[in-house]
Amino acid sequence: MASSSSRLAGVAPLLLTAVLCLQLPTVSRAQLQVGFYEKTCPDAETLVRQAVAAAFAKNNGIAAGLIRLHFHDCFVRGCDASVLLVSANGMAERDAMPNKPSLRGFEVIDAAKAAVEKSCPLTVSCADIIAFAARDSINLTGQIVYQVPSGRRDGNISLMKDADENLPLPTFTLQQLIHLFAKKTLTAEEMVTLVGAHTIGRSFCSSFLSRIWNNTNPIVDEGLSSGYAKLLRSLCPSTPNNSTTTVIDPSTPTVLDNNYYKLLPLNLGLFFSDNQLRTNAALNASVNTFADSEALWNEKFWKGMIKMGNIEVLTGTQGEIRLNCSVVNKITGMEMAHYYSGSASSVDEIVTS
Ligand code: HEM
Ligand SMILES: *[C@@H]1O[C@H](CO)[C@@H](O)[C@H](O)[C@H]1NC(C)=O
Ligand SMILES: *[C@@H]1O[C@H](CO)[C@@H](O)[C@H](O)[C@H]1NC(C)=O
Ligand SMILES: *[C@@H]1O[C@H](CO)[C@@H](O)[C@H](O)[C@H]1NC(C)=O
Ligand SMILES: *[C@@H]1O[C@H](CO)[C@@H](O)[C@H](O)[C@H]1NC(C)=O
Ligand SMILES: *[C@@H]1O[C@H](CO)[C@@H](O)[C@H](O)[C@H]1NC(C)=O
Ligand SMILES: *[C@@H]1O[C@H](CO)[C@@H](O)[C@H](O)[C@H]1NC(C)=O
Ligand SMILES: CC(=O)N[C@H]1CO[C@H](CO)[C@@H](O)[C@@H]1O
Repeated sequence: MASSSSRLAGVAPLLLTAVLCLQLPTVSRAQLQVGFYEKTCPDAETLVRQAVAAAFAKNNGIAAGLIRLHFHDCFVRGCDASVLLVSANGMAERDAMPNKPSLRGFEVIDAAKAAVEKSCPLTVSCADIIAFAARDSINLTGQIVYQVPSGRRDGNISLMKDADENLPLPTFTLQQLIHLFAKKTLTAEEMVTLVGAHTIGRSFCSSFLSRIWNNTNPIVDEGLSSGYAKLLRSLCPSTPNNSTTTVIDPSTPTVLDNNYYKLLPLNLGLFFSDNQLRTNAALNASVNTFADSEALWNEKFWKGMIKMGNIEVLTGTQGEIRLNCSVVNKITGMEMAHYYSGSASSVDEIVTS
């Protein structure tokens, strides 16, 4: 009796350890956290903010670009900076039609990454830099200040077809839009909140061309004022100059305010998809509520951005910290040591492909 119980006493901790180990994969799934780099790279967020502010001073449109970059990153394989990867054959996410040529801000991320690498090598992910840059862009164009949970890791796969399958098109119906956001855990109301980002930025003619010339959308589109349509047709002939763009919110194109929601009921939403939000009574009510209260929209918007920033993230030991945001790491342990010792003068010197 005594011997068997003492044997058990010795086995129990082992069993406990084994059980705990079995549970580890679920228990230890890391969460993003505010101030993730506080100890490992205390200046990370400041350095990113400086890079964004410098780019913004030269071209304030870059803020809209960076917010959209985060959105397009998160919706395709999660917020893992896959949108930044380049491929030799031009078949990466950034080459997909919703991204090319309209997506912008890549060079701002590269500048921020260069500054951060100088300060703390191989510590801060490209995915987090995008999230910080989007937050800073929101701060630069609006009245919103919020803290971004971080600790994302970078992915190593970027496929054009994933972008085509997961990014919304301006010709989508409400049902298509709701379905796409739901796949990313976002509710229809959160979608209405987030699309308010269309209060800043620009669009190429191609994104609303069929709307102004053909009106061939699956649902009869009554949401475009005839005056605005006429103006857009003069800007964008049916065979437009591919480099022509127009602002999305003509009232305050560079200010992150709630004017987007005021324009929709006036039939001044630029995209067919924007006007679709009004075709459902509950969502239409949200549009009207946001038009009435900027403070309410502000709060829901930053909370929505944080939720979007959590989509399918890689954390802990998943993925990697990319050295160059445009390419996956191809470096060995020896080369890594070389990098840390400071004897490699550039990233190119050690990243071989
Ligand atoms: C509801 C689904 C959405 C659709 C169909 C959509 C579609 C578009 C399109 C077609 C453009 C213009 C692209 C071009 O230049 O041709 C655009 C621009 C933009 N979108 Fe969206 N979008 C959606 C949701 C969002 C969300 C959720 C955000 C951010 C949280 C966002 C932020 C932006 C910004 C900031 C721009 C301006 C980009 C710039 O100036 O570079 N959009 N969107
Ligand atoms: C208008 O619709 C027709 C038929 O669907 C299409 O062939 C044409 O390219 C469209 N034109 C524009 C400017 O979208
Ligand atoms: C298209 O627009 C750009 C910039 O507005 C201009 O430089 C270019 O000459 C135009 N091209 C044509 C074919 O009109
Ligand atoms: C615009 O782009 C399309 C497709 O890439 C091309 O066929 C067309 O010639 C371009 N138009 C102009 C005016 O550059
Ligand atoms: C949407 O709201 C507007 C008020 O801005 C109202 O006139 C319209 O009837 C509403 N549409 C729907 C579908 O609820
Ligand atoms: C991509 O990442 C996964 C997991 O992080 C890893 O197992 C795989 O080897 C990587 N593939 C490439 C091509 O780097
Ligand atoms: C990062 O990779 C891209 C694509 O290979 C290259 O053009 C760029 O020069 C690299 N950047 C750095 C800082 O090495
Ligand atoms: C975190 C951050 O960038 N906060 C800034 C946002 O913008 C205001 C001014 O509008 C600054 O005071 C904050 O420091």
